[in-house]
Amino acid sequence: MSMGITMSIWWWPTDGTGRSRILFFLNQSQARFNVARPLGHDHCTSYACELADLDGDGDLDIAVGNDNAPSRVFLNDGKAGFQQAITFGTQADSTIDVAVVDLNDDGRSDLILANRDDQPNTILLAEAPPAGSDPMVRFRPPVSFGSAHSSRAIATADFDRDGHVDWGIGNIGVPNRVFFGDGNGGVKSETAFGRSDGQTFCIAVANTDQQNRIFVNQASRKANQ
Ligand SMILES: [Ca+2]
Ligand SMILES: [Ca+2]
Ligand SMILES: [Ca+2]
Ligand SMILES: [Ca+2]
Repeated sequence: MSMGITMSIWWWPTDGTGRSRILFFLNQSQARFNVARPLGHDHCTSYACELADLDGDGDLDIAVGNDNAPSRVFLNDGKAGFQQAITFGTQADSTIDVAVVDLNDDGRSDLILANRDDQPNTILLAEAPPAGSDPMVRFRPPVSFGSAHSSRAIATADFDRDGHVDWGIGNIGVPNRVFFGDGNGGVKSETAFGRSDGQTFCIAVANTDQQNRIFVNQASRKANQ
């Protein structure tokens, strides 16, 4: 029986402290997800994961955003094995969401991190590792963008149709913002949207009428930031 590569991700509490391990479930055909494997050896609070081919070898890798722990990229060995990982960020980072997208049009997937606890959000641009390196992916040091607020969510699209990726950020206690990318990994301009006291926990983008529309899940009550 062939094993599919479709995966789902589950955060499984293990030690009663609220920390957890990430399990992923392999689709063994006919949508039966009855084989679980742990992803890495971390026991930490993971809030986000994104699947993309980060090292350009044709299989899906996984970027995981962690709170109060370094975040990681797990590289697929082509058989849904993720033993090799690279670390980005620091132990003090409060990363809540991760977007994987090519911000500087060089064909390498870059990372956008939404951080809470009034930490600035950051961009990590991928760069070419030295010839023969293993793994074949690495990132430049993080660069902050926007103001330091508690952020919760990221959604990407080319909102102004200039051919470069833009991204929306959902914030807690301040308006949300859209950042328009300059195609070089930086910000060309930005604009605010939503309530000044909003509590946005989720953002999605959909092309509903030939326009990329932003949908937000914006709570009105005070919430844990
Ligand atoms: Ca890959
Ligand atoms: Ca691989
Ligand atoms: Ca790139
Ligand atoms: Ca754009």
